Amino acid sequence: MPVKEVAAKIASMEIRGALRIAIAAAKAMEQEILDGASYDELVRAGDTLKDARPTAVSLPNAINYVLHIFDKHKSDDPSVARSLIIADVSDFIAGLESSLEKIAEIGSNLVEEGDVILTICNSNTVASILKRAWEKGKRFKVYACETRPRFQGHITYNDLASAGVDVTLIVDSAAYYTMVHKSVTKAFVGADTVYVNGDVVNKIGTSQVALMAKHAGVELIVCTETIKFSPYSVSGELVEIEERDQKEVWDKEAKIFNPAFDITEKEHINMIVTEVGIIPPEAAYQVLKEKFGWSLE
Ligand code: RI2
Repeated sequence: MPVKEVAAKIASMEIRGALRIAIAAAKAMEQEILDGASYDELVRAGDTLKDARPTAVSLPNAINYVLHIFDKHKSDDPSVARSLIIADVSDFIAGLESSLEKIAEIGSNLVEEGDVILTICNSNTVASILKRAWEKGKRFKVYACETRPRFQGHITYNDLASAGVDVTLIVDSAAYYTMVHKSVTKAFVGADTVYVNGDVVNKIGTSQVALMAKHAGVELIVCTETIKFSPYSVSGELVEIEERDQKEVWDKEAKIFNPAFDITEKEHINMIVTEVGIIPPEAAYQVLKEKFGWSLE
């Protein structure tokens, strides 16, 4: 798919979810390379993709890594450089895809028989973990917040229900009541960006869920591939919190504030599940050093 089309689909949220966005962008960059793009053309393609949505750091991370691969091979013999680049980019994309599989396996070990789990929005990572736990024969209940204004909770509901998982949809404002009255044991949430200090940016409403979870004694588990860790936060650069069209909230002339994400402080996070293992939020810097050392030097 051409870069402009992928960027438009990311902006309209036809392609959404932080990992899917990263994979789609990396594939669009790969196609540019296959079509013979120069480094400068690739930078421009990357900029178009990065401009599509501002908050999930997985998007610039994926693009910058493809550019890094291209740059790394610039001193190679030109007759082989392009095929080496293509091989490395395709390995990178395969790595992104397999990180979901690894995290599903690791995260599923955290689900216990009889758990009552609350989730928000649609995180493919969270859904993969829950489906894997169910496949392993664990039996538990899930409450999915509908997640206004875009109702990604419906996607979660359909995905889990079609895998046979015992899932119930709730309105967002029922989250605390559900935690208390349905004896929720764990909250599993995704991530769009993880900062070096362990704070997590995720769908609007996540920080409310985290505060309620803390109050109700419910564990908050963030599920995220390491591509969503922000190397830019090491030098203090934070992501822009996307504000989307007010028509998503109410199709009427009115004063409306529609932020799409919020920030959950590390103090409210019990653990972060990644494809390289389960870490406390305080270990985010270690992950960043190992994964993004090339960009931190
Ligand atoms: P996965 C989504 O954002 C949600 O905030 C979700 O938790 C996060 O991306 C991670 O998604 P949006 O694209 O990578 O719905 O786990 O705005 O699928």
